[in-house]
Amino acid sequence: MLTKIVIANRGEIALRILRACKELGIKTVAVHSTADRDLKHVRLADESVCIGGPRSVESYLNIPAVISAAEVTDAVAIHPGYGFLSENADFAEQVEKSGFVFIGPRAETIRMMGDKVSAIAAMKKAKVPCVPGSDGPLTDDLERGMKIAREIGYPVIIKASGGGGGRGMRAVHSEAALSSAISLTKAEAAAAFNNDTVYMEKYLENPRHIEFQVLADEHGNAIHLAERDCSMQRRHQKVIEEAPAPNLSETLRDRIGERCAAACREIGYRGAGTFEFLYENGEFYFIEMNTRLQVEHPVTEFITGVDIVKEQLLIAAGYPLNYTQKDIHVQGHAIECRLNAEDPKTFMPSPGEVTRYHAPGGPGVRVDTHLYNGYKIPPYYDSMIGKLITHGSNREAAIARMNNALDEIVIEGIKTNIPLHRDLLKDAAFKAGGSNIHYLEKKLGM
Ligand code: MV4
Repeated sequence: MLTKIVIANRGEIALRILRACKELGIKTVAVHSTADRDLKHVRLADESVCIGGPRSVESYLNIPAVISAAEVTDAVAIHPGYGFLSENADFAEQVEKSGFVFIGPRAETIRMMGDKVSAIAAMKKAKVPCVPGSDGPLTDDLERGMKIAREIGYPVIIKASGGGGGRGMRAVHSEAALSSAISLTKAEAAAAFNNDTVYMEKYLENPRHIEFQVLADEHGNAIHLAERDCSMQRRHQKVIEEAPAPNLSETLRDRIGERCAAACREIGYRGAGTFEFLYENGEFYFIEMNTRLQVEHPVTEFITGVDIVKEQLLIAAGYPLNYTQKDIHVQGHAIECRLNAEDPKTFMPSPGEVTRYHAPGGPGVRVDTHLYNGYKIPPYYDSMIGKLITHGSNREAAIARMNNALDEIVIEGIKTNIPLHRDLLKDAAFKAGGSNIHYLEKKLGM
């Protein structure tokens, strides 16, 4: 087993990783910025190292500082969590070249998935259903681009190969608008990602966002842990996630999930991963793969009983998966509300001291947060301060438990989006389930 690891992250996910390490008898090193000395996991870790100033570039994104912390503490591996360096292929490469285990996929896999054109090519080859599109970069030949768009049919979307997560894309509704859309997206991509490669897809107008969780070990085993519906989002920030996706047949889940697991075997994937799909009119279309642990992993843990973070650690230590596909059964339904320190109406961040915190509880209630009474939320990082996750024997039961949890929870001293969640949980369309990616922004009048 791994003897000691560096947790290269902060907040709730650093605490989540620390808990998994303690269960497995792995010693922990918390690395933190000068603004994060009072984080809960820093207190609970076996050791801690201050790696730099408050701004992320000075600390959590500072590759030499993170690797040095592993060196001075005699750690053997680094868990990147989500965000920060988690999908940075150069970081993964430097971690391994320095003699440490990167708890995640191989650097080449991260690099391939970070380049959306190569990710889609790999998935198409592995028979994962993709969006009809250019099947490669758009060239300088505008006539060729126009021909592809005509074949696909308008509307189309131009996406930056180096983008993802909503950055660097532009929908095009007519041939007249195509040329300038390509030029603009290319120019933006060159500036934002230092890579002006763009590609084209059919633009799906009202899809749901459904993603499949996978786990793969170094011995050629790969399984899927069913799907999550993440359609309830605002400006590419997920607000509520749930598993399984409402009204998705078990047959279709098994078919797409098995394609994802088979693709992992084909490309030699290692660790936890997520296949992102758009789902429209009963069809799945792969768009991107995330090579990290995701914020919303707890809903999958609730419905499958698999501890995804423990599996990541075991895979990194070289163990085979503890499960085969036959062991995985979807049990009930789980919902996650992301808790943000922000104004529930304007969405402006609201850092500051949490003067009072009370956790909700009861059967099927999980709270993943680093909050405690008196904790001061620094202004330098993401506004997410935790997650409320509930599980029940069906969707209605999970919603009932979430309503209770939202009634019980107390967070004072800062503004939070809890009022938004209380409102959303009572929304008729949410209660019905299966809303598309535009629903929340329309409801909020954006
Ligand atoms: C799309 C799309 C429609 N058609 N691709 C946005 C984030 C990035 N991961 C991919 N995105 C989209 N790609 C095609 N061919 C619509 C979106 C999209 C979206 C996707 C998932 C979740 C929220 C979204 C919000 C706006 C647009």
